[in-house]
Amino acid sequence: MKALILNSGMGKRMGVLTSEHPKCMTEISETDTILSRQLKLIAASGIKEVVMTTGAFDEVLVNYCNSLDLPLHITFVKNPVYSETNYIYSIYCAREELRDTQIVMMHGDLVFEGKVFCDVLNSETSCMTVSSTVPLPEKDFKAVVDDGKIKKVGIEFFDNAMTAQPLYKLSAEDWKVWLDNIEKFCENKNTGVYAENALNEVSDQCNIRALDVRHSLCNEIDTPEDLAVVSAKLKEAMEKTVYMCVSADMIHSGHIAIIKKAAALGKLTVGVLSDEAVASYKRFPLMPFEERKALFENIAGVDHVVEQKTLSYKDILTELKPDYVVHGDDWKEGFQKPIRDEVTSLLATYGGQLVEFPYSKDDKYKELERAAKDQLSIPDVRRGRLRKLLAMKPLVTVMEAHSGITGLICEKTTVYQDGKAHQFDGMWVSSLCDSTAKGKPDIELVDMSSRMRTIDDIMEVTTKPIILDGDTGGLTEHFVYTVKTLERMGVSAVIIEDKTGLKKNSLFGTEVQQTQDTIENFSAKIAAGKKAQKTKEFMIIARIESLILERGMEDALERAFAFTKAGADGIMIHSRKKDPAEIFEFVEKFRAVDKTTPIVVVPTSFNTVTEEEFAARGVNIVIYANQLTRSGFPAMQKAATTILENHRAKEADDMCMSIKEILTLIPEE
Ligand code: SPV
Ligand code: MG
Repeated sequence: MKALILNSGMGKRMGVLTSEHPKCMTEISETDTILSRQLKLIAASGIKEVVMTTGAFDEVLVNYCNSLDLPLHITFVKNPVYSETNYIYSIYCAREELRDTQIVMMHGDLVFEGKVFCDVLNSETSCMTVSSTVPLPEKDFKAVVDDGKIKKVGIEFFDNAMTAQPLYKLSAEDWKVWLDNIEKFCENKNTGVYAENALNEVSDQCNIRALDVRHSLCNEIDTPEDLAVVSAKLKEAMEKTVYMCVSADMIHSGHIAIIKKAAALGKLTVGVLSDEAVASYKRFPLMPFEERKALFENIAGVDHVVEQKTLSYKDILTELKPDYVVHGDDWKEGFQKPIRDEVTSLLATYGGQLVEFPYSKDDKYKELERAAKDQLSIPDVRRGRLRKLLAMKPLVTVMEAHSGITGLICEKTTVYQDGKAHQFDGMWVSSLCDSTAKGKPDIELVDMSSRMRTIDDIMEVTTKPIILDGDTGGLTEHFVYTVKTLERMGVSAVIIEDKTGLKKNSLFGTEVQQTQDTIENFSAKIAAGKKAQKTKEFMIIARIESLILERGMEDALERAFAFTKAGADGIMIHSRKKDPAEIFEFVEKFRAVDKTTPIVVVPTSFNTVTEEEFAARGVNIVIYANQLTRSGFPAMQKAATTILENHRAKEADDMCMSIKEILTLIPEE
């Protein structure tokens, strides 16, 4: 798309204001002339090519444009007989620069607000600006409009006419029809008329929509009186407020382009999504909120930066009430649609408007996003993320994974509710599920090398932090090596339980022989692990089995305080009772003494308690320890039985995910 600006006119009615330069160089604000404003809006829209016709003071004009130093390539075409011809001839002179392209055309004395220009450019068909609210002028342009289409443009039409301003977007096809007729006019020496006279003869072959700008600023300046009125109106228009929300921690040209467009509409406030909001729907931000905020504060065109705490715009729009909300048009469909619907209805309550720009699907942006994701899976980056999440969120949710595919389910499953996106924050590599996947009992039979193989499979395809169920941690002499290996791999935490000898799964409780380790021994194991640790971020969490083994609350608490003293970075309290009372009692009593050490629970039995309630009581991590295994196993068994019963697979088909769906789980490289 090229922009065509017609600047060959003499501007005689402006008096002294045009005695030394063309009219377009008249100042209309503290920072801009008519022309500099037009060119800045053109550049902000992403248009790169400008064709400008010139006449009087052409040298002054060329020098001025160059001095603006805008990212535009401007081709100047002088109408050598500007004083004897109208702009139809200027266009004719520039015709070779204007062939086979869609154009946006404007008179050089036209001042319009950013939103008007944005609507013109966003118009799907050709269009010309008209106003249904401005009374028909005696001597200026009017357009005859029929069924929303421009039929004639000129000063002589009063019937079925609307006030019109010479700002057009023209498709390559419509422009060709008009330009061909301009050529005919000029070759027949018909050069004293408006270019629109040539359009009026061929408008039936064109599809030019009348774009109603209503009260918005879109005015030509012909006289000093016009200048005063338009300058005042412009000042008002520039006070309009614009809001756009960003999550990005990686700023690319796509973001800059949309910021420029948004800033062209008025004073721009950027809402930077909080770390928690970003992590909930996209991926953990590479840069924390404060740094992302600072980044946006330093981008030209951004007036303010605020924090947007949820994906929903409700709170921020209620507070700021911006005139415009800017967004890419990608949210018209898909998971963001409910958020968009909410924004539209909020804007309607106070007369704000939504401005959408085509979403940039450039492959290079996808590549950048992929690179960012890769960053998150690097051990050094992944390891510390559990601690960051704990600092950021009242409650961290963790789901069991025992293979690459279950890891991907933890990584990708997202539920959108009430303008929020919900995902699991991390993964639990359960000893029960890892053993079960291998068809083995949960008795530390699957050795550490094999457990690490599972972790590696999960790590290869995911980015979220991992907590390893480390069983008893084994011998202290072995545990210190395990800690270092896990750190190197990028695991965030290991949870070890205070049992000794042949470990059995806790959910057996006292039905099987299980021996609890002494406080001294287990404290020494924790202390040795902490001493062996090489990084600051890795966490060793002590799991207390006193309630499972019915040793009482006092024992559980005594151990919790002792293990914390020995260096444990968190306490996991386990119970196999349906009633959460003993867990709640433990949390309350522990929190009465220790306000900060993270508390972990595994609500397999006491599964009626919601995350909100756990958080309110002071729990920090909830681990869903086995639900993927327990749901997958019966589903597989049922499919296998159904095939055996029917001697074919058809009947099992409805129980199975489509191949297409399963393929979408697997990321492409
Ligand atoms: C596991 O998931 O392996 C656990 C938790 O250790 S539990 O099965 O509840 O003991
Ligand atoms: Mg276990």
